[in-house]
Amino acid sequence: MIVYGTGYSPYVRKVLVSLAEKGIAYEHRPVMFHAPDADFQAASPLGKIPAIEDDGFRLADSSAILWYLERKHPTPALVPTEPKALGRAVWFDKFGDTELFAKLIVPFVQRVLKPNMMKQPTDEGAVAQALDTDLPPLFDYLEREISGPYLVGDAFSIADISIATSFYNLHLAQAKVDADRWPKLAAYVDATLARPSFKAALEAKKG
Ligand SMILES: N[C@@H](CCC(=O)N[C@@H](CS)C(=O)NCC(=O)O)C(=O)O
Repeated sequence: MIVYGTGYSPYVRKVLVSLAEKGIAYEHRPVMFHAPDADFQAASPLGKIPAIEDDGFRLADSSAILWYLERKHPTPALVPTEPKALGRAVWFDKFGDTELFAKLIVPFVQRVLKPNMMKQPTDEGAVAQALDTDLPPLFDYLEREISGPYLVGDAFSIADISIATSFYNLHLAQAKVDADRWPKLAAYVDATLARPSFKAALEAKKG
C-alpha cells in the first residue's frame, strides 16, 4: 500500500496510526497537498492529503481510508460494533476532523507553516484567539468526556486517533493543554501520543 501525504498532516497521521495498530506494511510518499504528482493526483480527486493506493485501488479522505482498512484488516478492531459505542466513535472522528482540527491547527499554521514554508509573518493575535477563546470550550467538553484511557468503551479506537492527532501539531507550535485547568485531557493526550503506533507516525517523513 502507498500512503500519500506529509507527516505534518493530522489527517495523514490518522492513516499512519491505523496502519501501525493493524501491523500493515506500507510505503509512505510525504507529498504536500496539491502536489503536482500524477499518481497522487489520481488517488486524491481534490488534491487533499491523505490518499492511498492499495493494489490499484485508490481512495482519499482519512475517515474513508480508516473504514476501508477496518473492513480489510478487522484485527485489532479500531471501530466498535456496539451501537452506542459505534455512534460515539463516529461522532468523535467527525468532531476531531472538523471543529477541533480547525482550532488546534491555528498555532501550527501561524508559528510553523507561515514563517517556515509560506514565508509569511506569524499572527500571534490569531494564536491567542485560538488558545484563549476558541479552544477552551472544546477542551472543557473533552475534559468532561474522558473517564479512562480511551474515549469510547474499553479499547483504543478511531475516536482516540482522531481526537489526539491534531494535538501533536499544537505541540509542534510550542503550545500544550494546561494540565492544571484540564488535567484529564492533558494526561489523555500525552498517553495517547505515547502509544507505539502514534510514536511511529510522529516520526513519519514530513517532506
Ligand atoms: N476530510 C479530509 C480532510 C483532508 C485535508 O483537508 N487535508 C489538508 C492537509 S492537513 C489538505 O489537504 N488541505 C488542502 C486543501 O484543503 O485544499 C480527510 O479527513 O482526509
